[in-house]
Amino acid sequence: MKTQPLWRSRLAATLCSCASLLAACGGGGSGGPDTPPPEVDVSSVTAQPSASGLSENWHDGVFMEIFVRAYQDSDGDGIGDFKGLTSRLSHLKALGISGIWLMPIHPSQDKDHGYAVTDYRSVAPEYGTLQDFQDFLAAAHEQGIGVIIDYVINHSAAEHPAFLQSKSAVGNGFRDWYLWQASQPSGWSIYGSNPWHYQATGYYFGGFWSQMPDFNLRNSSVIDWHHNNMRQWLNLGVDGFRFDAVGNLVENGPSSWEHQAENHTVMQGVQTLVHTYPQRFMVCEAPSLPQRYAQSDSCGSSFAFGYQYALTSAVKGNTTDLQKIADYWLTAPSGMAGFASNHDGFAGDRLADQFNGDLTRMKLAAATYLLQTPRPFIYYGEEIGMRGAQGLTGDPKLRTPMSWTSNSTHAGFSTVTPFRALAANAGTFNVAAQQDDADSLLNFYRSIIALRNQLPALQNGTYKNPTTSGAAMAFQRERDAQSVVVAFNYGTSTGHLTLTGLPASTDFEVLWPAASPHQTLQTTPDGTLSIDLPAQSLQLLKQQP
Ligand SMILES: [Ca+2]
Ligand SMILES: [Ca+2]
Repeated sequence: MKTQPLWRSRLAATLCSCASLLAACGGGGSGGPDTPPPEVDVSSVTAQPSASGLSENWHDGVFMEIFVRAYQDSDGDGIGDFKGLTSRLSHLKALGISGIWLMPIHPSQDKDHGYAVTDYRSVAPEYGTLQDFQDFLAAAHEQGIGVIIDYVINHSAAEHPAFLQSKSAVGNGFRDWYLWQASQPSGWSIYGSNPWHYQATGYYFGGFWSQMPDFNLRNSSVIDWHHNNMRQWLNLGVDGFRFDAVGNLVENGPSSWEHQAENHTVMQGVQTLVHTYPQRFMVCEAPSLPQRYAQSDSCGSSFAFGYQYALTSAVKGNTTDLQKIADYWLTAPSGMAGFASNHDGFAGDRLADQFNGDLTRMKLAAATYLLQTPRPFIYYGEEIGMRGAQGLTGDPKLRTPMSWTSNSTHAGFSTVTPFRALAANAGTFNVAAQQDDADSLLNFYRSIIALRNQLPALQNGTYKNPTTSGAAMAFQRERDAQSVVVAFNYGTSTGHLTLTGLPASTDFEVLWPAASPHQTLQTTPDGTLSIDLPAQSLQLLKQQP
């Protein structure tokens, strides 16, 4: 597993290598010395909880992580937008998606990924209007799909009005919204850099980047303001949030800047707020200590960082990592969320690059995370086997326009040259090319998600009895009277598994691979089931009543 310092330094390096950010990397503008800093909207927002119309357990389904900028351009400026996103809901519905996570939709200083937020209460103008966003939200809800949005609680952009106020004078009313020292504190190193940055009125703390100053989250005014911002989005009908970098919220010193107890207090407060609204869901990013943040006294839900490295390694045949993924879900808190890749390079390349285009392994990896993990998040384009962008490296490589058509005109993403290079395999691996091909990766994702959606045991059932043998693994998922067995063989020769602890002399119907008539296997009188698996294959069985 990669270490945290490596991934964070890569993140910072990538941020400052973006052409669009070069000016900002130098310092960030705020007008001349005589220009008064802009006002900060600190108005309070009253909670107006209302039901969403979604099913109670919508967030036990499959999510899609979407970078709006890269999904679909509707107005010919080369940048994805809300109207484009709305026009592609039919693709997500056909795939069987229950929830969408949108990467930051707010105006940003970076004007790319969006994690340097300049206004928490409005939407990026290049994505459309607030009405366009609300139209998208309503259209998603009509399809039974929930929408959570990224919320960056740890830091703002250096160009955010609150920071412009804060840095303007030592006595400014927003001074204590951020972390200031008169002289540069010594002994600090975060991800290989000194997090204290010089500015004319003092040194401020920015753990990730000089242009992302950390909020002072010990200041109750800052917490109240974040809560008001969140209420605004929840009042609009947003179904919850994905919280960025929650391991970095509160610092206690040069060797106590990560995973401090105060982080959980902050997130428990947020969780209480979110759950005053019915059916809402939130999930946190804490890559180096994910399970702690899934506890109920913290975020309640957290991405299973670490699982995804072992997953791809296991699919390639590593038996040590196979044992890791078999055991992971025995002890992981129920709030964990599975995934195989995301928008950050430290989490791994796109799967098509990790498996060098090996379609069989891509299918095995997909079925594993979709059938083994709670609320799996697919990173957009994984369902069609998108590779990273041609000629790019780092995070931008992973954040390319979606490949919709074989059409040579920008893969159907836009009518003009997109903001970023297309995926290296856009010409052959796209939605149109796979739509009607029964053996395509896209139709495999659709079939596996449909199975998952049909079987409550696979959505939120107990994870039981993992068994491994060589490069093969099986596990049981159980809910109420429904028991499902899922078995994989990642090896290139025939595999065999003997499962114990099942109901005695009971029929299990083979649901995958589908066969007509259905094949049935029976357990022995002592509850043992023998499964033979062809090389690189999957079998899914359901207990018969
Ligand atoms: Ca556009
Ligand atoms: Ca912080």
